[in-house]
Amino acid sequence: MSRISLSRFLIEEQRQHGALPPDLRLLIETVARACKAIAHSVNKGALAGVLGEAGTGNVQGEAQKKLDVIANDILLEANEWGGNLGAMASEEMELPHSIPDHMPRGRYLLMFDPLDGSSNIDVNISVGTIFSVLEAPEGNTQPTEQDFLQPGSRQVAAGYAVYGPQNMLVLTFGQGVYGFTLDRELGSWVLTNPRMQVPETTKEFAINMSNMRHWEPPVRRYIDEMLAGSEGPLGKDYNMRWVASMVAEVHRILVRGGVFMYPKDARDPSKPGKLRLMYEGNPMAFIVEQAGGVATNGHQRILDIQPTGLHERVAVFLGSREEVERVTGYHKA
Ligand code: AHM
Ligand code: MG
Repeated sequence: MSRISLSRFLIEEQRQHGALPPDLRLLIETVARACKAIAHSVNKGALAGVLGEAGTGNVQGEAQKKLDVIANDILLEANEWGGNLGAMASEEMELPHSIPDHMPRGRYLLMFDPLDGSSNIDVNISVGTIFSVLEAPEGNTQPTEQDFLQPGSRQVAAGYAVYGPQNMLVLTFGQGVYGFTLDRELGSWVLTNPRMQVPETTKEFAINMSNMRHWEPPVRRYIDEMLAGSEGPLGKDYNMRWVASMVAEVHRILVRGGVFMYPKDARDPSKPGKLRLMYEGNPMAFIVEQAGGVATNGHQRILDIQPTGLHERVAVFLGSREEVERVTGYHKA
């Protein structure tokens, strides 16, 4: 069987379909290389002394793990000198990181959650990296925070890496979703999951049930109906999974279907959800839609939301079409 590496896949996409401009191809290759380095650190764990707390906090008041900081540094360093970026923004940094003056600049804006699911690092459960690429407004060589605040429908590429039993990279640039598995010996991402598709129906849901008492009525109704199983109004028995790593949940949904929810809840009424729109909600919504699934905040398509802040939160319902449309419908009822 001839193996298709990520580099070959991207070059062929650029040549054959013209779907991928050369500078975007190089940017994706750089992010993929950085994810390889992050995978290496995550996989080494205690052997490399990377587990545990960093002793610092991020802009959102969350304690940083050592690997949050390491992954952020790897992504910044790898992408700074490529010449394809105007600026980067991260869950771990309050403000965008400009490309230094002595480096060439490019037209793209890169956003990332360098290590998603950090609560799982120290217990050896899957974590991941999520990224999103936008274009800076034309002619803008000094992009600011404002330039990042574009709806997710304007993303030109998005992806995630999941560091689990296998290290995988899943990508879209608006022409379907492709999955690659890291061959650790060769250090190469190999195409293993071409044209990933989210099944339209499912019997599996993912939500943190411990927050039930804080949910809004439409979410309670939906979960109650699922829990009622085949005797209830939905007429089937459901199964539940909650990994607490969004990357792992989205990956499961891309492979075998499901619905993932992190709704708005009453714990902090000032926040519309826990997950961040720009580097969690948008890239995952782009990927899920490209794989035939649906992603909403309960009221509208996530990709249509006009962002107002780099770190703004969003409620997330994503996955198999039938279920996401059902719970979104309950919000409108
Ligand atoms: P993080 O980016 O700080 O790791 O937080 C995001 C993670 C998601 O991966 C996951 O879905 C969620 O937080 C889990 O939250 P909870 O611990 O409330 O269940
Ligand atoms: Mg995260």
